Amino acid sequence: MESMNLSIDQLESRANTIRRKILQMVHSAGCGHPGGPLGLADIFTVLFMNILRLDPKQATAPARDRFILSNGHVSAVLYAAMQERGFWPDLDIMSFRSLGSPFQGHPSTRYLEGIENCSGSLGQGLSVASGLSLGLKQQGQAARVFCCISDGECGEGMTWEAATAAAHYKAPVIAFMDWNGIQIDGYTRDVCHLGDLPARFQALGWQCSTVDGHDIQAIQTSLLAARSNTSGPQIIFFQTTLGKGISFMENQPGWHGKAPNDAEMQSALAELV
Ligand SMILES: Cc1ncc(C[n+]2csc(CCOP(=O)(O)OP(=O)(O)O)c2C)c(N)n1
Repeated sequence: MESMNLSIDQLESRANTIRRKILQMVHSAGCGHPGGPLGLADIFTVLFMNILRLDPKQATAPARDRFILSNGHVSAVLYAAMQERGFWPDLDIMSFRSLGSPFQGHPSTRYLEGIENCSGSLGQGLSVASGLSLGLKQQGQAARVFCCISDGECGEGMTWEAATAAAHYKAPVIAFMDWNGIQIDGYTRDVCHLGDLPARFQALGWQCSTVDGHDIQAIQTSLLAARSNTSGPQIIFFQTTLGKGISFMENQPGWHGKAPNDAEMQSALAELV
């Protein structure tokens, strides 16, 4: 099981390709979530190309690293990054969100090999990932479990049940947060203030770090460091900008969940040269 080991330049170019695909998927569906996926594109590029040790041709091999997506509405970045890594070469991700497509708005294990969990109902992923990491540890497996959660999900009680138990049992899970300060109805500070999130995780016993979620080199360094640490639960707070790369979408809660119209699509793609 290997990763792709791309250079920083190659990763930057892949992230750009992934952003284009995200926009095209949401635009052709006429609905969906562009903001979160664009904000996560740099992280998912590094994670899927250079960190996760897996083989798309043996998607269920026991030795593979696992990736659990908790905030399932950002599915467009998951599908685009996984296809860039080599999953589903014969499937058309532009069928995104259409009836009968395997690329549903919220990912399901029923339709696509390589998807590790169903998501869409927020707050569940950290429990899945923490339990999975403990199970693999118990079996003596070297595979690692990564989990993406969002700040909006910290309004869900289940996130904190998972965080408490993972620390208590020293689950070797590697979580990271899409820390963009935005959720469905606005800025998190206005909708439901979450307090000092790193301090809250740290108080439970998690190892926390804060990293620029758009600095490809820094993302890679932080994920590699986390990968080599098995002592207990870790969380990287990636500071991200919702809609990153498209000036009129950046940090605008309105782009959490709506498709660009034709004119917006044209000017968005023009920004991703
Ligand atoms: C259990 C549950 N409650 C509510 C929702 C509706 N919902 C969908 S996305 C969202 C906001 C999530 O916040 P975040 O992931 O931080 O948003 P983003 O940064 O992607 O804009 C909510 C409340 C849901 N999917 N699941």
